Amino acid sequence: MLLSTGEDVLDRLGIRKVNSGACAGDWIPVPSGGELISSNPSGESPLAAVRMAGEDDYEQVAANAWETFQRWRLLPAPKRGEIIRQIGDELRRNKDDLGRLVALENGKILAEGRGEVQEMIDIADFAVGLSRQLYGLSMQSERPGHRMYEQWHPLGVCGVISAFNFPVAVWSWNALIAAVCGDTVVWKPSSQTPLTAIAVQNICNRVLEANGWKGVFSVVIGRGSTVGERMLEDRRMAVISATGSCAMGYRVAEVVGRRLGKTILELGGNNAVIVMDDADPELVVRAVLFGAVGTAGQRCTSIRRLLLQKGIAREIERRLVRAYGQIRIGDPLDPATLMGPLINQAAVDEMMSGLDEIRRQGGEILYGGRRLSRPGYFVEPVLARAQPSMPVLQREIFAPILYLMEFDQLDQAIAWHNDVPQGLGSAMFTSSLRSAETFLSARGSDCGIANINIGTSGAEIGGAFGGEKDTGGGREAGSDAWKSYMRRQTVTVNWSGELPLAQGIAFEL
Ligand code: UN1
Repeated sequence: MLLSTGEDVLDRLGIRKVNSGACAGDWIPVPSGGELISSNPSGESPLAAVRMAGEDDYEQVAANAWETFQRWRLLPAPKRGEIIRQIGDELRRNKDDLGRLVALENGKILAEGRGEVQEMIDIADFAVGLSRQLYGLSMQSERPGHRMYEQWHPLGVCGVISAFNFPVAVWSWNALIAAVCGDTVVWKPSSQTPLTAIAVQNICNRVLEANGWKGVFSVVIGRGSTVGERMLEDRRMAVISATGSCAMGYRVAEVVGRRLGKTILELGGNNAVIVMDDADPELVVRAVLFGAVGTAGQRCTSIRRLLLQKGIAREIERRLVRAYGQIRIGDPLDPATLMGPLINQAAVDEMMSGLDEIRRQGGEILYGGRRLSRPGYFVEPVLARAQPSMPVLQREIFAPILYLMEFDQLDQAIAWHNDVPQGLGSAMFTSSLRSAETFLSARGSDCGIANINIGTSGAEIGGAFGGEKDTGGGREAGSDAWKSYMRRQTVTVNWSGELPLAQGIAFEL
């Protein structure tokens, strides 16, 4: 059943049995980087094959993106926005198919697959508006007859490296904003999810070609060790936006930093939620369920640590164990399913060795942790009682494991909350204004995202998305994140006919 549904969708999205993995305006017919098979993590047959890009194909893609940039940067921003508007429309037309392909190739449930495409549509709308609002400030000059202001120019080619867990949305946060800013974009998607990238490229190609702008968006599917490294070293890539593990981010920062290129890093999270005694338990359980079990715990925003105040801890624990027992695990395309498979065997192994570590360090598994005996990478989500001192808590295990801990006082909870290397998302559940504002104050959460009475995952695109510490410091999507894709130019115009110097300096013969 899965396969037949899959084949129709693949066909409509322009995916063949064997696909080119490199597009430089046009798809390169036979890229040289060897074959990659994309399989369905739900355990059905392989979906399709991709011929990966080799270094020569990368060169062709990068050269084309650079050449296209020379012209694209001169097109007025609102006209660039009009093309992004059309891409948004095309995404609307393909929302169901693309959402289904995301579910097929990544294993997230259909509702989340569609949600991801909706996120692309939302950012397209945002980018269209932004294309008329790339504002600079004007300043008061200290010199008479002088005008000072700043303006924003396109930066160059933007390299986007994306992860398997949000195979299409994260590209769009970067690419659609970068494009209205006047940059061209080269995308290196995860090798776990090449088909969704090819489908998105096909959607973009239709719009770009109709407008005479082939090559604004391009894609290279290839190995990190070859294509990825070339991209990091490539000076034409003025900014590299990378999403993935902290280890990957350190490498990106090092190589791009060596050439003083810009980076936008969105790396691991280790997100905690603090639940105060005065919280609404119903709200907590619903939010935690979505945040910890959604996308099978494979979001960088997933809830990993739950800090419960003593008076409410038992009740939340009881309710969660009951709720976890009712989670339907299975075929992501079945509307009744709440949790699909993990992405691959390595993810299952990482989860299982994480569970061993939790037990060894004195944690107690309250629920779950078995692998389901059926094809595919299906596991039960886990609730584990933990102590804040357990070393395993310092690390992001990319799987549905939720640690429960008990605390007395808010200050203690905030200290535990911040005592991890990562700093992406955070939340508190409370009905107390004082607790909420303490959490949001400078002595509260140290994360890039802080929420009250909602979970850590499922952010809207309108805000700037990203985090501090080992999460990498980058910001993508809404607010003024667009500034990372442009260069700022400070301008002083002297219309006075005199030459007064700043700081009152006299310098005359
Ligand atoms: C990610 O997991 O890399 O806030 C991104 C969220 C989504 C994006 C997650 N909008 O959960």
